[in-house]
Amino acid sequence: MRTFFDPRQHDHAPAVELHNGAYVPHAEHRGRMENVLATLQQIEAPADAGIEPIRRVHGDDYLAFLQTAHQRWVEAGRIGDAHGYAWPVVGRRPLKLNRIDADLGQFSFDASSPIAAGTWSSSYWGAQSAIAATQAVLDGERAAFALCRPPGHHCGADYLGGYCFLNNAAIAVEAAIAAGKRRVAILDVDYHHGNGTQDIFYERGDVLFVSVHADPVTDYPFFWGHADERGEGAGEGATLNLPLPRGTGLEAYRAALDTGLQAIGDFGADLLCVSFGADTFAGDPISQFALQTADYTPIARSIAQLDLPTAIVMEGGYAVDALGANVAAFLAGFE
Ligand code: OKS
Ligand code: ZN
Repeated sequence: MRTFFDPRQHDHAPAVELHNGAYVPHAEHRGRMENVLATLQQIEAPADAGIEPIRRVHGDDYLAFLQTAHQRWVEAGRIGDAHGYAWPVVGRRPLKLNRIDADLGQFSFDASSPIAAGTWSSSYWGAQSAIAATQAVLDGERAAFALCRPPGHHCGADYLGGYCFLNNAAIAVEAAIAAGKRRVAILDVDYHHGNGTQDIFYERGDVLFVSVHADPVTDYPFFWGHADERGEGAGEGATLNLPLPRGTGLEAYRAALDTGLQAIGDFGADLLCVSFGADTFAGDPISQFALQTADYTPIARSIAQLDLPTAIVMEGGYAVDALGANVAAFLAGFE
């Protein structure tokens, strides 16, 4: 399968994240990609499609913030990575402030996503990998893979979070629509709910968002991903959340997946974007499903049976030593 990755995606190297009350080494590190790259052959660097495809998803104020936040942090006399510590409560009046600490709160929803010197470069090139994989599919590939890092599905049009800065799946979908696709489905099979992707398309009837994920009653991102979130306005019914309990293994997983695949088939999409996270793996250090490496091939085969042109973008997966094998097992289901 054609696979896209740019070495500049390694630039993002935040040192620590806040995890269960302590600062620990950041789970989303370049070693993840190195393990996958060692498993896959024939990696292509993406073309540079520029900022316009990114602007179809993200606001200019947010993009300017992302590009300058770490420099502003340094100019404020700080060391290390830029971390927010104060957030506007929902319903607070909108304010446009200039203090870096205020903007870090304004443009994020959690405390787990520090901005490092290389964060913009990696996010930009990760998005270009997603665009390139989409272009490959538009050019006739049956499926293509964007090895995105950092991941994307938690960030919205104007906020970052959950290790995500640019929403690669949403950028891929908008690129496909700009190229003439009329109805696009997104299937998010990361362990965590893709709240950013859901938000971006929540009122859209032309983009179906289907997600199989850990129940947000127990798991991050808590405030999205509940089964009663079904879209609004023109998007009513075009969001389908299929939360599952901790401990879920292949059998229960496939039942939920089949429900999601049925909805995608009924929707009549002309392109599919899969947000693939391997943090559903039994050995994942921050997640609680029980899938095995060999399970990813039949899961992917079921998705492939939709028979849609498919752009696959990488999301999470932190069992680093098994990540390449899990990705390879998933991609094998499309071959
Ligand atoms: C807190 C952990 C925050 C969860 C981040 C989830 C990242 C992920 N330190 N999303 O799909 O894999
Ligand atoms: Zn995840």
